[in-house]
Amino acid sequence: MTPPVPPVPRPPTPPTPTSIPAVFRDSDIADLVEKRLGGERLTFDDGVRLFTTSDVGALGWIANHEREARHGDTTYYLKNRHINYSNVCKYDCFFCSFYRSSKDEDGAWEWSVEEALEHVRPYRGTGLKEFHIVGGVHPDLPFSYYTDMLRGLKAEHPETAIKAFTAIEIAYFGELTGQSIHDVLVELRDAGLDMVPGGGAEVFADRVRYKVCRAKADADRWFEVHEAAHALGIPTNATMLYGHIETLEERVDHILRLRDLQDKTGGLMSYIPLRYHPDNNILSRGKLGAPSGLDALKNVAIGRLLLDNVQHIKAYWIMLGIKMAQLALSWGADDIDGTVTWERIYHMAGAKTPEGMTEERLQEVIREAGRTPVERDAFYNPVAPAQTAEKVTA
Ligand code: V47
Repeated sequence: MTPPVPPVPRPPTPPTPTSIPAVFRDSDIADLVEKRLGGERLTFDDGVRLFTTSDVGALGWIANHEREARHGDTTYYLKNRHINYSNVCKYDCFFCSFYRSSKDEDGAWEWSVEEALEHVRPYRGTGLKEFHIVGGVHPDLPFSYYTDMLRGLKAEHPETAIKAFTAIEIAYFGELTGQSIHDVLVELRDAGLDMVPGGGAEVFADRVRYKVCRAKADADRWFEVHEAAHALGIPTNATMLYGHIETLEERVDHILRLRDLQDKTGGLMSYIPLRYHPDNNILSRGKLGAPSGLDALKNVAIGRLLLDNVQHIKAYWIMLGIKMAQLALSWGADDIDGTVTWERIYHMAGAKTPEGMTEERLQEVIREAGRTPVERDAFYNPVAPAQTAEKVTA
């Protein structure tokens, strides 16, 4: 049976001023709670204090207050499919379990354009709202491989938005073709690109990048790609890979650099804190564990509070786990991502979540968390019930 049609969410509103609950008046972050209740922007030092507070109750409360003021109970989800077309990559980032240096290595794959199209062909006409395409930075494929894939997907799925290629891949396309980032993006857009995902951001601090991903594009280049996309009207997401060697100050610096970008362009749609998975990659060397559940919730909450100019915070269930993602919906997150189906980046790094969920199960997960599921398209427009197409089973 199809579940009842979700209500259309209220339009976003800024946080409504209310007073701080009595129980938090003696909190070490009471002044920061008051600041956000008054709509005041938090500073770098405030961000660090939020990460170090022992009053996680107050932190969760203010983040949730802000989430509910913007989105009420609404929790967005979408029908999507990931296309991880290849894991062959020029760069060997130390946190990555997905990477293989050549297609002859054990566990490597490389799809032809036709194989990528075949992978999602069964979902034609099923109301898919987004393809999320990410691969390695492939050393040999020509630029036409990527534009052909976009064109092929658009021809077969004209109703599905394409979110493709991290800033790192796009920066590489510039090197590959000798073109500017702007020109690469124009070609990708003309071939069917609608959005750029948030990956490749890791942690922006040079110190961290040097230790975990020194070969690939640096933070300035990541920002150059996102800014150029925004200038062309292509929205993007942003991530932060937390829970490895970064300091709390480096986390706050990362988030505030995103806030500065958003002040400048307004093109970021959502922020996704990514919880480091330690299996099968050399960064952990068997010594680093996964970040704690509390750290995961703090990252969601602090993202919500510092990024006062970004509308959506995503609790990516694939990477957080279903139960943590449910909790995150009361710690600042308003989006849980999608039905997905075949995900490799986190599962090769030890994620224990399923690789996909049916739409019905995703709605149930959201309802179990006391929230109202609202299907969205790639751009966060609620999908009108009449547009909901035939059922998709993951
Ligand atoms: O940039 C790689 C991360 C990212 C590991 O835009 C790891 O909607 C944890 O960007 N443990 C790619 N994380 C995925 C990505 C993404 C995911 C979900 C939604 C969106 C969006 C974007 O995955 C990489 C890197 O930061 N990653 N290895 C690992 N072992």
